[in-house]
Amino acid sequence: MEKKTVFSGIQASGSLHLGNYLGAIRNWAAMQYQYNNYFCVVDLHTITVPQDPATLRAKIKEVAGLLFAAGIAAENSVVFIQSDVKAHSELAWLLNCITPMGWLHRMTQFKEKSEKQKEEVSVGLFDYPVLQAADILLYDTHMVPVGEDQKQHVELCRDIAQRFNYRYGDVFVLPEAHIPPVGGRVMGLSNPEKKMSKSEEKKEDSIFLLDPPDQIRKKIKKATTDSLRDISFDEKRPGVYNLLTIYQLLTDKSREDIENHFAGKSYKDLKEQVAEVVIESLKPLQERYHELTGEKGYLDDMLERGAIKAGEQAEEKMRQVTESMGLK
Ligand code: ATP
Ligand code: LTN
Repeated sequence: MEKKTVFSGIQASGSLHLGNYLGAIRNWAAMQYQYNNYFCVVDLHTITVPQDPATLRAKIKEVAGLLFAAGIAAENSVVFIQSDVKAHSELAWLLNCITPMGWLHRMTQFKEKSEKQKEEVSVGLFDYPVLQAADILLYDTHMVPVGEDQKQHVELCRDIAQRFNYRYGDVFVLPEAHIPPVGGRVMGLSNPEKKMSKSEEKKEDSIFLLDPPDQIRKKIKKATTDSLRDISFDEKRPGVYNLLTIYQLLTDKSREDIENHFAGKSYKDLKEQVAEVVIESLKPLQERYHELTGEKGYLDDMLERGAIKAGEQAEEKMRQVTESMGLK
């Protein structure tokens, strides 16, 4: 049987954090053997809000390096940078011309992100989900593994693909979002009512994948909890619930075992143990990252190979798209 195709993207808008790892990257690495995979550093999405050029350049490389460090392997997966494959911008334009504005007005992420920027908000930020649809549709993607926040964007992509197919014939595969049952929304440490996010200004809110052990201990020690005592999976107590969920995801223990383990213990114990589990889980990834970024030219070579492979598939799809629309 032919393997199905997986596509997912990640922004270079800051340092990767535990939410990106547990909600996305770790699952990409685990499922890569069953599928054909494309993983893309979406730098064109990143510039929909202002970025400093030198920082952006460095972050693009860092994100790509962390994907490989997390175990995504070139034998199974094509890893590349979005702006290296021009077809992404080109298809986004063509899809713009069939996407109703009303569909984009409904996107909750745009509403949230644009609130911060008020009248400075760019056309690109509004159009962001159409570029995302282009990313996905270029590769005949069946599955899009993402965190919960991206569900609406993948559904929009499906609607755009359906509309296109209805007008121009069966060109696009209809993709589906794949969201992990636990870990799809890791919350911030200081504000557990909001998801952990790269672009969050308060840096102690997130555990970054390259944080040294002491920093991880410090951040978790300061995490918001509550004034109660018992340690149980109670969604109404988001701080403790979030710490327990992180512990669950990294130890693979059942909720019942975890509650028994922490029975009679204090929040201090909980925080110390969560910190140690996080430190141990990130250790191999950090070591691998330093190893591969220490090897001169390694990352650039991998990304160049990725761009060539992705580009071939994308060009073939663009031929079908432009022909079906009457542009060729
Ligand atoms: P930004 O803050 O710039 O929007 P981000 O941290 O939300 O960035 P993205 O690059 O947008 O990160 O997301 C990469 C992947 O990580 C996506 O699949 C997204 O759904 C997932 N993800 C992001 N934040 C979390 C989180 N807190 N919990 C689980 N998954 C997450
Ligand atoms: N919008 C996504 C990043 C992203 C993406 C994609 C995810 C861009 N293109 C294609 C899946 C498929 C985000 O902010 N996490």
